[in-house]
Amino acid sequence: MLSISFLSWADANNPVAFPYHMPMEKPDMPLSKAMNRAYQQYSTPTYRPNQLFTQFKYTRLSGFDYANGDGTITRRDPSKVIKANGRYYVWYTKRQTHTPPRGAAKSTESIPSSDWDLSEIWYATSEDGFNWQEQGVAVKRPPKPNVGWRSVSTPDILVWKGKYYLYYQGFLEASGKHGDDCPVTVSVADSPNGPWKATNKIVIPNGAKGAWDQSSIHDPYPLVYQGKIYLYYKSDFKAQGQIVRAQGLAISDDPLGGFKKHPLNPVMNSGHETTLFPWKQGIAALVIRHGNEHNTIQYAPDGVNFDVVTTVSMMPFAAGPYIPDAFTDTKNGQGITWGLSHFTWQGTRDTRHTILARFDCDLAQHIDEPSMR
Ligand code: AAL
Repeated sequence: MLSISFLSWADANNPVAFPYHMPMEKPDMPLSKAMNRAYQQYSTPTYRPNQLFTQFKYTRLSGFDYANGDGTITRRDPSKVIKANGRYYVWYTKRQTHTPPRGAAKSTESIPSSDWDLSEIWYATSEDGFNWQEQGVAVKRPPKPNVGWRSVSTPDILVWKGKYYLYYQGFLEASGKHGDDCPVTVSVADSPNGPWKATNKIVIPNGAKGAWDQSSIHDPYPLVYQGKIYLYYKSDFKAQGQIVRAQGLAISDDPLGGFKKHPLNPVMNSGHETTLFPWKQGIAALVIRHGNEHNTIQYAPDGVNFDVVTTVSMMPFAAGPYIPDAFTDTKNGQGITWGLSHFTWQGTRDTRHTILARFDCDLAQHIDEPSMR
């Protein structure tokens, strides 16, 4: 905790100067709109650094092989990191193909259209979050015509009543043929080491024709909140010819079905890959990459109605944080300090691939003065 200092600018010539000290009660004087907001929106009634502000640091991971970056191996879209059996686990999209992606028109049964086409879901474990051991495949592509026969990608993990559930995108055609269209399916296991049993069922279907999420359900992201599974996801629609990415919510108390899309969907008007975590009584979200409210951290005290809380930079793409209370149904979410994210190497057509990296941040309640780093 910082000691309270009284560095006031007030003096005889300027008796009503803004009193600069911290933490600080709202002064009884006219305030600019910005300073009113500083109290009302971020820190009523005492001005203090916003706990949902952070910078992000990145570290290269050891333990993954990239075929010298020739574009034939990709690892991307990591799940949340969980701790089980005394070590950390992460699941991710892995593509290992004999050529890099060539676009939808040139794709074949063995040539990928996109970086996440013809992929499987793999997993890795770590003692310290920096050095990882790739353990192998968790979910393979099922035989045609099952959901995901063309590609399974972009997984996320749920631990619910002692079982493990992997939610992921199940492509029924090469990504890029008609956009990036796919629904979400789920596999279940008794242990994070598997074996994973595919349900081969669509668990979050695309929306009805004309709905905002009619084409795709991407980046499924389950948390346990208010005794239920709150699964956030990304979709997109076109407005005036522009793609608008937004995020929706589907709620269930059965991990294998019965997800009801929230009537207020979409619940966020921006963002790309979904990254959220329990925060105090509600849910906080990293709003990454796209939209009017990109590069913000948002908070919804009810998990549904989000407000922008801070603006940040260099956000982790496709972040999968380590969230100790992701599934505990906490009423006082503690926040996050690290996780995995990805960096896409655009390179040339023949070297396009993506790598996993670690990010560190201080979006945790136990870090007292987060903006003073
Ligand atoms: C990602 C995610 C989804 C998309 C593609 C692969 O970052 O948003 O997974 O389908 O890009």
